[in-house]
Amino acid sequence: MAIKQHEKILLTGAAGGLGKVLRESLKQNCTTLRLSDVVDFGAAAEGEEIMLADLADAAAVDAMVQGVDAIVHMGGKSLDGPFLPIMQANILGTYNLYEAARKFGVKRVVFASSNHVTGFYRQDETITADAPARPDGNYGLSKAFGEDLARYYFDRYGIETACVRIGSSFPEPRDRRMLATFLSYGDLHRLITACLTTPALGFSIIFGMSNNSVTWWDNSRARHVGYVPQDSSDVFREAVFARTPAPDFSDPAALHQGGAFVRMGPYEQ
Ligand code: 15L
Repeated sequence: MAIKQHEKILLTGAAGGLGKVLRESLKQNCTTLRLSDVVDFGAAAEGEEIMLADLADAAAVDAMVQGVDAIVHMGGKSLDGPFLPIMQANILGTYNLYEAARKFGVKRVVFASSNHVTGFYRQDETITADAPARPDGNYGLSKAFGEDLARYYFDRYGIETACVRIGSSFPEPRDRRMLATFLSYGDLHRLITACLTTPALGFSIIFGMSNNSVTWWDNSRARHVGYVPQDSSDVFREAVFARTPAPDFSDPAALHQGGAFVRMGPYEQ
């Protein structure tokens, strides 16, 4: 598949864990990669531009978005916590991003949503993208808002979005739960590439996971995206079982798909 289909892609959250990974791999997808984050993360390399922006600042977001032809939105808070910072970065921030996309004619967005939109489903059920949201905290709520926002901007303005409900994207699964939620870095890039290049994306929700034997998610509603995972958590299974204790099913974290997120909070503002 020819993946360099874009002139300029904006990657938000470029200083974050997955942002750093995608900074390297997304260079294959475009002529120029525009990188953004709220914190200074150094100088641009060849083929890169850097534009710092606080997502809650609409004027800064406008400047960040103007001139790009696609957006990979990894920016914002990536963990649960008190509502106000999440509201600023993820709710207001994503609103500002879509408004800028509308104003400057950006037609395709890959939105880093999260498995925590549906974290309160149990680990003994398999869900599709049609299952109603069951957020497991402020963070999951903000991502559910982002998905609704993306749907609205598609219905109203024709901006296509892939809401990628990222599972656990790390070098390898850290615990037994992640055997189900694991998304390798290679598959993360393959998935984003599929979202950026598929001819008709529309508004799509896709679970971001590798080809794990044990899974709670069914991506059959997103076949049109053309994502074919090539990695699997299965190769780590034995080692993870050897180094982790058997689950304690009196702990809600062991019962629900969101894991420990389901028992975080409440928070003081
Ligand atoms: C997420 O959405 C977080 O950003 C990440 O740090 C992981 O905790 C992941 O979910 C997960 O559920 O494992």
